[in-house]
Amino acid sequence: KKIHIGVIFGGRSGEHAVSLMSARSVLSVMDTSKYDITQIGITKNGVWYTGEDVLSALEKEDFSGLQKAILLPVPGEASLYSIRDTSSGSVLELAAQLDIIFPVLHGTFGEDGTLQGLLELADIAYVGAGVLGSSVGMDKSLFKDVMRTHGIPVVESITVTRKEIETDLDGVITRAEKLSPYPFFVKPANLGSSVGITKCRSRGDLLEGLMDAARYDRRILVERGLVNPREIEISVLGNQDPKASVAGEVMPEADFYSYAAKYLDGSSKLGIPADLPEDVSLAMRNMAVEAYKAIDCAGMARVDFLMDRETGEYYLNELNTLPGFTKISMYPKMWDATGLPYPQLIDRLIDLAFERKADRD
Ligand code: ADP
Ligand code: MG
Ligand code: MG
Ligand code: K
Repeated sequence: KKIHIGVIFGGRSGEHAVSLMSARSVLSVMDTSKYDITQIGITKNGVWYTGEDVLSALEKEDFSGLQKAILLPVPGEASLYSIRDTSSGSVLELAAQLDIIFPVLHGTFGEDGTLQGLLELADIAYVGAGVLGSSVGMDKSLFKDVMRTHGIPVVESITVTRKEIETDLDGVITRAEKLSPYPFFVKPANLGSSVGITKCRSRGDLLEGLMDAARYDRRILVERGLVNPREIEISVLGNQDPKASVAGEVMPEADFYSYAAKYLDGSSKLGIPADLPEDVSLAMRNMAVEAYKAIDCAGMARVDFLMDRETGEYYLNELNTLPGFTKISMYPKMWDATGLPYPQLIDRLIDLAFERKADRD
């Protein structure tokens, strides 16, 4: 019997477009002799659709002819209903009983534990981390606190609120300037793809950066900025006994690894495996697994480090529970270089999702 998998993509986050690219790749390699695939697309406004080729519809932003969908969290029999006639408000047609969900979503309402909570209620297997791992991985402030507790090096940072920025900007700046000399990095606590992040070289930059980040989130981090750091990434895969891939390196042409450098310029060079002494890369791989376990991650994560070029000191920067997943994305490329090709990686993630559900039951 084939496994019926619902692939969810799009979503209400700043990373909607990135999700569509990831979903395009995932759908193109999933083995249809093993899987029955139902596409579930979420628009930027949060409307769920299902149908034959929802992905193309979302790419074109043309939703005519699609059926609205709802996922009903009925324990033991998660069902995807498509709503044919929304005007009468009553006609529901059963579309599918799903065995498993693959959330190919990045950022808020997809990667942050909210969708995972819905799927827990539905009692359905799903790819990736659970509620806790997802939410701690998403929140840069909480995440750093957990790392500090585990003795994992992270850069010095403070977390301030939007309210403090609005009412006591001078106080916030004074607190930040006690951390370290400039530059600082200002970041919304819960975002990805570098959206809302500013590198601040002066008090004026910091002021602007804080105001900008406050547009995206209620909580904002100010971090000591490393000057022109190396960016080393490691893919982790597994549940109880997670394994780390070889280390990879991203070499952005831009001033830092901004949204444009990630998705628009195509200018960043990749080095897989990263040019590192054996003992250093081994220590980083172990640290990546330790961080993964510390936040109760499952399925997969890409763990990213920043390394001081001069001293060789490195810091764990962040952990992404649903990393970019196109064929040219770092997460699958690093597994490929470790001996696990992209199609098998997807099979493995699906196995891990069932395994995790069985462990919980
Ligand atoms: P996101 O989740 O949006 O990717 P990151 O914390 O990874 O957020 O920051 C995005 C990029 O900003 C990093 O890849 C790096 O280029 C740069 N950056 C972030 N924090 C620092 C820092 N403390 N020092 C130097 N560069 C940083
Ligand atoms: Mg991130
Ligand atoms: Mg990042
Ligand atoms: K993250």
